[in-house]
Amino acid sequence: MPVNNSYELKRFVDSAVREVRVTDIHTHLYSAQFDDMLLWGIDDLLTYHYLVAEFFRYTSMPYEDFWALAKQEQADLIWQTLFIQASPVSEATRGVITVLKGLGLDPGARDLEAYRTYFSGLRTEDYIKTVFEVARIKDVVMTNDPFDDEECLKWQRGIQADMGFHSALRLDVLLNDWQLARIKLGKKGYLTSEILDEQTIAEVKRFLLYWVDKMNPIYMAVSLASDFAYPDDSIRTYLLEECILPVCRQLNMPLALMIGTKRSVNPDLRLAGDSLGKSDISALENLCSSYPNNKFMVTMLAREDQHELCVTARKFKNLMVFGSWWFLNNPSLIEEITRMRMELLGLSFIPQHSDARVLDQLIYKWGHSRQIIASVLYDKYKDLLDAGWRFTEEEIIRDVKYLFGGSFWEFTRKAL
Ligand code: FIX
Ligand code: ZN
Repeated sequence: MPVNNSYELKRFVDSAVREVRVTDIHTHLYSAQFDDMLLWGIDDLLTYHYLVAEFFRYTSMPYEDFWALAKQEQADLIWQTLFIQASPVSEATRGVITVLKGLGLDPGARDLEAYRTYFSGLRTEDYIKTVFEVARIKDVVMTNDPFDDEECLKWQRGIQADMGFHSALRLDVLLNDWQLARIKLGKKGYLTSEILDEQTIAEVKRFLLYWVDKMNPIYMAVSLASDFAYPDDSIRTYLLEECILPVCRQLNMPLALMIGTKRSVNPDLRLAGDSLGKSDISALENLCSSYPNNKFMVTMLAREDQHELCVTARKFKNLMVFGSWWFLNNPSLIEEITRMRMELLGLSFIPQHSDARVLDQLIYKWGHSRQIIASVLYDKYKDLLDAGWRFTEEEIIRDVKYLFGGSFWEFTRKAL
């Protein structure tokens, strides 16, 4: 159907973006087989680390007193502080309201006990289906850590492939804490030395291939501090060059780099204590140009790095930009970043991932992002319409499908 005017355009774009089934390329969710590793429900929503950080801005409660409380008591305090004693205008608090509304609960009632009652009657498998339906999710990619003992145990016992949940092999310990990685590798029977000699290279590769076989990941991933440099004289550079990049090439598997963290600037906040810093894009340029046959999926945490990242993606077809990560996952910044990416990269990027840690968050993270991406898309099509370009509703649907999953799957499968 041809798009004749801006009213039709708005209707077509809104409906295509509202209806499209999303592939969420980076989450911290797990399928039901991982039991209580999958978080869901009102108490997990309220104790999300984004909200914990906000809670401590209002309270004088000592950190250790808060951490000594049971989860439900922490949730009570956060609810009282961030929702009742002040209005929940931050993106993370607003998210909880959007979730309640999406589930058909009444946020206006402010009835925490009623919300708890609703969740207490649910079965995990059914609730996953409900959330995927409400948030219109096709599938999600988990974060799977082969250095996490609890998680490894689950994989060893056997995890069945689940169409809705894909895995990603997370390599933070290996690349960011070689001492710890060596201890853990040793316990699993892999023989390594301090330096990357022949045997250590072979053993690390054996370890990677073992977990690739077990998890069947779509990509490997690592988060990197804002001072990430490549190449340098660190063990990380050698691990990348000798182990990870060769294995990724062999498997035609992307490596996701999440660059710009400053971990634990306030350890008292635990998971909420991480921050961010500006990074040097030349590390990424060096990787992309030195390894044209490796595929890199990259997100950067500092707002200041977004423009350089976009320009770098114009230079290297083996670089796929993704998501408005973590502190960037706020409407004003998603809007700015999506607009800039579209202007510089057309549709050849992955506009968003949810980073959901709690299943229910898919509802708000995707709900909010869809609205923004739709409004940016509308503006871009409107400019085309005004300039005399003619296009159809089917073409809009094609583009939207590409943005919400197509570009990701195409990149993971393409051979360079
Ligand atoms: O490293 C990561 O994957 C980050 O997304 C998380 O560690 C972070 O805590 C988070 O939840 C951000 O949204
Ligand atoms: Zn994450």
